[in-house]
Amino acid sequence: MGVAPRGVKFPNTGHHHLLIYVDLPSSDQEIPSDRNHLHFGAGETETMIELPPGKHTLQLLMGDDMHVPHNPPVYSRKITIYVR
Ligand SMILES: [Cu+2]
Repeated sequence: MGVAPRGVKFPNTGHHHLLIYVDLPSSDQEIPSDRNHLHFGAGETETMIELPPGKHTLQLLMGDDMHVPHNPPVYSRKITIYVR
């Protein structure tokens, strides 16, 4: 799987979406864009985020040029972090 910016249609590419404290969204429609669904539409592969203290879950989900998950969806394991 390659990384391409949003709007760029190229086989087997997409851009990252970081899901914070939510489950995977429906795989047949556009990934929501809000505080719990961050889009990295410029093709970023790293970031810094600030989270309040406490327990959080993080998961990556690839989306295509239209922000829709691939078929089948490409996603990471969900991890749990504790912010102090
Ligand atoms: Cu997106």
